[in-house]
Amino acid sequence: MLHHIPKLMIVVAATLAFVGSAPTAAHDVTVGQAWSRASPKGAKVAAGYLAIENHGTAIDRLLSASSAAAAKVEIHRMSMQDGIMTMRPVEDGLAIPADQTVTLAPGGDHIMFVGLNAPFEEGQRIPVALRFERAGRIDVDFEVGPVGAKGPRLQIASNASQVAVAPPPKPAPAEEPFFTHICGTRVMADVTVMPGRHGPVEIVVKLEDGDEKPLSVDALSVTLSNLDKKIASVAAIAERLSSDTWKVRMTAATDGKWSLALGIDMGPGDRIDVAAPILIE
Ligand SMILES: [Cu+2]
Repeated sequence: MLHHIPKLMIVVAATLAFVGSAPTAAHDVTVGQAWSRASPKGAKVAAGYLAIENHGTAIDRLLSASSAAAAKVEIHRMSMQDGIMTMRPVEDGLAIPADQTVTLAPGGDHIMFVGLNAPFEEGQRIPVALRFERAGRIDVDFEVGPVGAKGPRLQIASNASQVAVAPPPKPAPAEEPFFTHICGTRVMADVTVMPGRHGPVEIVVKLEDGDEKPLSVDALSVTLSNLDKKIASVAAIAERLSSDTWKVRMTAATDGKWSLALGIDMGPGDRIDVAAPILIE
């Protein structure tokens, strides 16, 4: 007799969860196949992918996302600008056209977990709250596959009892470095600018391949260009710290919005350029 009680509790909890987040148009949008990868040692970011289906008659937009597992969750858009693969957070949301399924997959737009509270481990489920313009909030668990996974595993139906919630983020130190993640189709770069203030800065770049595994390249150059003020771009060749990590000292002459571009020599005749905006105080 006792073994019936937990079941009943789950049903009640599920009903409450639905009532608590029930937006009128939620049934028009369904999300599935949400997955991520186990993070390599020391990684501060992880990408997430999913399929979003809009079976309504009006366009919807994925506006933002959040998770207890990371300091912030961004929606990253990738596009080509002047031959440079550019990654930037979406500002007006990711459009999900009526009667269509938008699939976020490696090499394209993706969800970015920035500032992981703990590394993602295979088998974990990462709870994420997605916010849509029309459908409102939709909760989904991202299933963590192995390092270098290329797609979602088979979805296993389960209740939410095994969700791993990481501790809340630590307060920021006073002299905070600026951190960003640049995503290209063949490379991803974790970029730390220390300090995140104008003047002399040290930039450390850690490279991963398209499957988020450590990437060793022949050479790396860094170019800083100011987007607000008329300041000549500065470029420098980075020095190798380890097989996948590079360091360079440069000067960001003023505060504001800069573009940080990486020229990555993958091998003879194979160069990749990626760029992303950075904010210097
Ligand atoms: Cu990204």
